[in-house]
Amino acid sequence: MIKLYTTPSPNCQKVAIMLEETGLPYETQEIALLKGEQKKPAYTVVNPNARVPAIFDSDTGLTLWDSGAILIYLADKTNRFLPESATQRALTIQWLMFQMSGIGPSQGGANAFSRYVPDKIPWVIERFRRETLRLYSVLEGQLASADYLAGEYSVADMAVYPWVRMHGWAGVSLDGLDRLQNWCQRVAERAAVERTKSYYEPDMSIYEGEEFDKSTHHILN
Ligand SMILES: N[C@@H](CCC(=O)N[C@@H](CS)C(=O)NCC(=O)O)C(=O)O
Repeated sequence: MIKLYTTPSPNCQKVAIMLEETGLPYETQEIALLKGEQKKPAYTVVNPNARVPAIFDSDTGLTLWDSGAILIYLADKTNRFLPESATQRALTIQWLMFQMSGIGPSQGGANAFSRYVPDKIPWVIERFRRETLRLYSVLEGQLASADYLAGEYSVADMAVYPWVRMHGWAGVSLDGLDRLQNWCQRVAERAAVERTKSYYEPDMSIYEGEEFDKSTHHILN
């Protein structure tokens, strides 16, 4: 049994998609980020980096955090969604890491600087949005030769989808990125992905215009 420490966020949705795709039995424990639960000792014993997601696998006794590492672990555990051949495996991990080191930090920066900080600095917002869009254009190019990022549907698609679907929250448009839009649709329509939506794809318009109180906003502190 896998225990998933989670919250409605893109990095957590990746792992939920993988668990749904593989059918591994799992239970969840929500970590409420706005209450700062990720920074409380009860959780930092699980993840000293104070971030979600994390998992505990009672079959192996392993506690693991960082979504990319978790996806690779679950792929190896089930022999699914990460090709066996060394070259295909390397290419799949390349696209997974492209999300982890590029799209996540850039789009996360666009979110933080356009939504969460009280003092908005246009140059900074633009810098993160432009970089996110540049990374999206790399995906668009890759999708010219394949339906999925590494050829077959894989952990790379599971990692990128939750971020690309949230492009609007970061203030980035998919206009002109037709292949990326079609790919997003293809992934979104998978039954396993559908099953994650009620929890991981809330209506973000409820947050529109919300002013965050800096003193109690744990993600900023
Ligand atoms: N590299 C980490 C990043 C995890 C991460 O930043 N998670 C966010 C939610 S998507 C979080 O826990 N934020 C809480 C905070 O910043 O205090 C991963 O991919 O698992």
